Amino acid sequence: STSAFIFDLDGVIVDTAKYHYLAWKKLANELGFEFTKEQNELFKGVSRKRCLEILLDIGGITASQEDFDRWMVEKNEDYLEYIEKMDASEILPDVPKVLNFLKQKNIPIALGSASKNARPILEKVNLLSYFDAIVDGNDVTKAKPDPEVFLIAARKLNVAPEKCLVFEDAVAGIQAANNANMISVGIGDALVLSEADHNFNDFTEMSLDFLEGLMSTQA
Ligand code: G16
Ligand code: MG
Repeated sequence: STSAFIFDLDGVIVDTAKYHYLAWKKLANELGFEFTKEQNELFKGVSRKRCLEILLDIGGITASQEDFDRWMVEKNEDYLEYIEKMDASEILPDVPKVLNFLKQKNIPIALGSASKNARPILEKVNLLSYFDAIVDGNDVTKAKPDPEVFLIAARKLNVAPEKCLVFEDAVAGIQAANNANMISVGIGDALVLSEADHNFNDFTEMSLDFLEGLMSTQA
């Protein structure tokens, strides 16, 4: 049975993808090319460094190491300006309902995110206190679909991977959860996240009975 829950951040708890998009778009425009919302889909769950590599590929730009490092900093500074203005109103629907339910049952909760800005974001939206462990882009060496981020989270919670469940909105994230031998729950388009064990468009469609069921099944 499931005894711990791991949440991805962007796309599951908050929609920071729109701020990542605006910051990447600004950089692309400065470098003289367009960056579309559709292209931004490729950036979900992907590390900042890998995103810049893809962006420069789209623009057909070869960068020196110096340029690359400067653009990484520039993008993040722009992104942080948006984060600065975030508050609890940006928490995605019914996320607090699920977190409160798990808390009240004393179930360990972890964050498993590719972002290096995960802590300040959780602080901004006032959810930091719900998490017993936070594993983010500062803690991992291998990006999703590698299971590292979720395995570290399980270890920090002291729960076996098979007893962990992961909420993810990115294909690479679902694959990472599956690679970690965890139960994967896709939040978003079920056609895109078809590799997940369970699918929901968002948390409003997931009943607390569903969670209760997972926690009480024999396995
Ligand atoms: C998030 C986003 C990605 C972003 C990555 C790194 O991952 O989905 O688009 O590139 O974090 O973010 P940062 O530049 O803040 O380190 P996740 O895993 O929370 O969905
Ligand atoms: Mg995500």
